Amino acid sequence: MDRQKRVCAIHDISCVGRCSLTVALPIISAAGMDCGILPTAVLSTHTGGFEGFTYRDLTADVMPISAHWQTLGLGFDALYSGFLGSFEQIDLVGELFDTYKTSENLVLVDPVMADNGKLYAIYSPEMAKGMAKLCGKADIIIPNITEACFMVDTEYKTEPYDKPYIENLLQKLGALGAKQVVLTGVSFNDSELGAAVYDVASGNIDYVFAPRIDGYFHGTGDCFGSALLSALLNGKTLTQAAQTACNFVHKSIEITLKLNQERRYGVAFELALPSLMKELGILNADH
Ligand code: PXL
Repeated sequence: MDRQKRVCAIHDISCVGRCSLTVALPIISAAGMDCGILPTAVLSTHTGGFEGFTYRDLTADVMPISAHWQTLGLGFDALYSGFLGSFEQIDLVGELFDTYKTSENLVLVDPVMADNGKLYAIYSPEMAKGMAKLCGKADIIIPNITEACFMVDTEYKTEPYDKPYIENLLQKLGALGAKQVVLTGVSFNDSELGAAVYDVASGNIDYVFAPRIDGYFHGTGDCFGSALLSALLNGKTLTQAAQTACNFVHKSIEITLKLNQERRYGVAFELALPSLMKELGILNADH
């Protein structure tokens, strides 16, 4: 086997309530990658459903961690950023990308900051400007529709969507500077939910969907991003990877509902990992 691919996942640690690193690390690891982390903040719980969470911003640790890595000459096959701890941290993560970007590796930015038309607690509208700038340094960005609207100053609309609304957003997102855009939460009917995949250079747009399950499920954006990255690093095209990520999120929600789990703890993605690994050809691999 060639050496395992190395990822640097840059997200917060929410100690309880599966999202960010407690989702990214197990998914990317199950996909066969060596997943390093750079924690951006430590919270006692995530911000959406538990009262009175603690919050420790780790902005001051980002550069010392990176400086140590540089003394060792470390590098990564992919850098994947999500929820960032402070406004200042956005620029620091941009500097990390400048330091570790090569012609071979992949920078994936999920501009985590909002959903359902609203910014998450602790995020301010100025964060959106910073995230838009950070997206310019990425190879691939994966905003949801709310985050897209905040970043490109477009009115947020609720469903039903039409292609002109989605494709206008895609074009504006592409102008931020990334090579490819995956816009999540896209749907044109009641029965399916998925993502739009836009290649900026060619102008090509693909849509991928899975059957819709109604309701709001915490941490599914992080499940989507982690599965997408896992599929890309396993050699899938971006459209295939987005389909794999949709399937994985759908399966995780389906299992969560079947097992009647409490919503604020996030989704039972652990039990969907075997199906992801099968789809990626890992479960049958003979090592
Ligand atoms: O899943 C996104 C996310 C990440 N990190 C924290 C969050 C959220 C969403 O609410 O609160 C701390």
